[in-house]
Amino acid sequence: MKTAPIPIQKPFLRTLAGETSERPPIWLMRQAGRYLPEYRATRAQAGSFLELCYNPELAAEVTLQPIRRFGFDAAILFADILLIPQALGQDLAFKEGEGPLLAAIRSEGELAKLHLDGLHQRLGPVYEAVGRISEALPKETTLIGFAGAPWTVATYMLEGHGGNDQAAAKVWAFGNPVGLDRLITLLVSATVSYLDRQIQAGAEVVQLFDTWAGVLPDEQFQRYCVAPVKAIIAQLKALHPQVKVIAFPRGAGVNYDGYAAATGADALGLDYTLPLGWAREHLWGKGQVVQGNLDPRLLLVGGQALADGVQRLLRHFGGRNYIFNLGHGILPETPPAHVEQLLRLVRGTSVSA
Ligand code: 1CP
Repeated sequence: MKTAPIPIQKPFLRTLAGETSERPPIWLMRQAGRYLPEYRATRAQAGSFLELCYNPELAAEVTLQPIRRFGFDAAILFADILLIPQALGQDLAFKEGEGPLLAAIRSEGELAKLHLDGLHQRLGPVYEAVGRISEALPKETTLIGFAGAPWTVATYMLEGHGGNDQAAAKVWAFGNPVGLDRLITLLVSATVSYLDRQIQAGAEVVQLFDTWAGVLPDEQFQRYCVAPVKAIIAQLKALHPQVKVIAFPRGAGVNYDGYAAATGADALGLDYTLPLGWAREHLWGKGQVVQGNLDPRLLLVGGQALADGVQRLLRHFGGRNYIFNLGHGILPETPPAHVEQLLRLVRGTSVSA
């Protein structure tokens, strides 16, 4: 006798599976963070940003804070994309108010010192946090695990910090492509292992953040963004066929077209520069699940401008295959009241195609 498939209860997973819904599920990139007073308090209790990342109890607490306050449809693990370089042996620090600082890799000799051996020992607390979050979440809320895409993580490893076009990594891409391939290959292995463990611990969906996908010319975009993400997704799906993968190739522009087919991603995070008409025609209109792309500064401004921005999105992507989100992370100065306004706007409006 055939058993009927178990119906999916979680709205976020239902949308990823292509089901229609009255309203899109919603979560926000960086929904745990400095705009929330309770986050600032827990961070102070932990001592520093990195101590917070490696404290399973407190990392779980800050992941859950925006769920308790706003009831988002998905929680995203609290961690950082730069924990992988640190677990591979690279020195990492977060200076107050300045963002990350890594001991930049300047030569192939330095590259050769990185190794996978201590990965799980170092990242164990992250997997423990995933387990705790998974147990504590409301039954209708989905847990998203994540990692940086190899190209983006490599840009920080080679540059040492954030910037405008991650010049050092581009110099490797043009001047020593084989050396960069070596680093990317190491990052693919580390990322598959890391996400495999997150999934084993309870992550139901994973997102790959390729924040710096938009700085590469086409040939290098294919080699350093598309190919490694494809390799990661293929390996993860071999281990966990049920897990959905969201890819966020920020700034990819027209290269969003064909990206999901080329990489195997189930859904695409759209950055806020991508024109909605274009995205509707080339992506959503062809059955692609998309996520995004409200400008975080619109959320900061709030009021009528925010209401208009939300309506535009709901008009373009109605009824199915759409996850409401920002087009990049929430800004620390954002008033929490504007997030409440956003939730009323998204949830109070029924959408149809
Ligand atoms: O408390 C603080 O002051 C630190 C601010 C902060 C936070 C809250 C950083 C430093 N990282 C995080 C958490 C974080 N980072 C999450 C947690 C989950 C959530 O979204 O709520 C996630 C998914 C990330 C991912 C991340 N870290 C990315 C990819 C997404 C993006 O924003 O483009 C990147 C590029 C980083 C590196 C990083 N970590 C922190 C900062 C300020 C940066 C950006 C550095 C730069 O380029 O200038």
